[in-house]
Amino acid sequence: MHVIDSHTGGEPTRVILDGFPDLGEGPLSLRATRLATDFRDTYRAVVLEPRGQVAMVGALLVPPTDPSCVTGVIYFDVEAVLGMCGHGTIGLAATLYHMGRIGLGSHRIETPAGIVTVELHDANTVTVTNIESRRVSHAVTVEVPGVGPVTGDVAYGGNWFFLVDASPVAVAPGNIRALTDAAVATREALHAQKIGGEAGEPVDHVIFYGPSDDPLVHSRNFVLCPDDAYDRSPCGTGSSARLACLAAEGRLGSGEEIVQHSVIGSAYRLSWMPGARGGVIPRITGQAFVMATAELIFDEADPFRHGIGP
Ligand code: PYC
Repeated sequence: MHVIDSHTGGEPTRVILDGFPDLGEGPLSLRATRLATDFRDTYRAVVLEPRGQVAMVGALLVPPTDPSCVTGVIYFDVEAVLGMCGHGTIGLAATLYHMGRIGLGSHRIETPAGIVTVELHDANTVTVTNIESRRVSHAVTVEVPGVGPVTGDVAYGGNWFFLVDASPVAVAPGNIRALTDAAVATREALHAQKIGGEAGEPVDHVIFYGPSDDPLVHSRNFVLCPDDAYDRSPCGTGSSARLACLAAEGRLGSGEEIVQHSVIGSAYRLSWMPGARGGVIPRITGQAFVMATAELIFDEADPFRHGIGP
């Protein structure tokens, strides 16, 4: 397998260029289900240690069904195949540019969640126009063992999020262990109480928000991903869900821009336009840097060829 690694605001993406088993044809959502069910060991081996690293998201390039798209892509982490990934899409655009496969300007990319657009401003700076995002529940309170009552919104931005404005733990780099524990407990409580999307989709990410010291920054967030790692970037699909919530509450108007920081201080610029179905079309601008090109080797004799993990 040939791969290219990048990071977006510190969050790693590993783009798989070739060498992965063929997922067949059909809609990307169907191919994503095949990836999850038939190739779990294979995709996890790409992102698990010792080959991969904590928080790494894989981006498997597949042929798009829509010929206007430069590629199709299916994202995954160690724990789940993802509907969409914002930081991964910024990393993918920088990677395709690095390879000479796309130039500066606008390009369409097909994902299981739908077609997104990337606008490449320079080798590193990318604006993603995401799929329509929506808030589905407001001010839901869940009793979280060991934490207490936690109140948040459920929203969709390509993945399912529970967004908590008043974080139970201060959102600061020194609190990452405590934030992770509280977010895992919150996700477990949401699952136990069957709080999720309209059709019962489970919440796969939890976001806690806290104030930023910088008056130009809207807030600082902590994002728990399905693999229990925290997103080093401010999370593109999570920011999309956040925009849907801010718009629904009248806290951010169409076209207004805010700066969102992650817990480690990496930044996205965010804005939204009205969607056709009552939600928002998010725009996320961030930066990615290519770090490595590599060939992954899966030696039959290697006892850890599938990676270290349960
Ligand atoms: O940026 O959308 C995102 C994302 C999802 C999981 C990790 N990053």
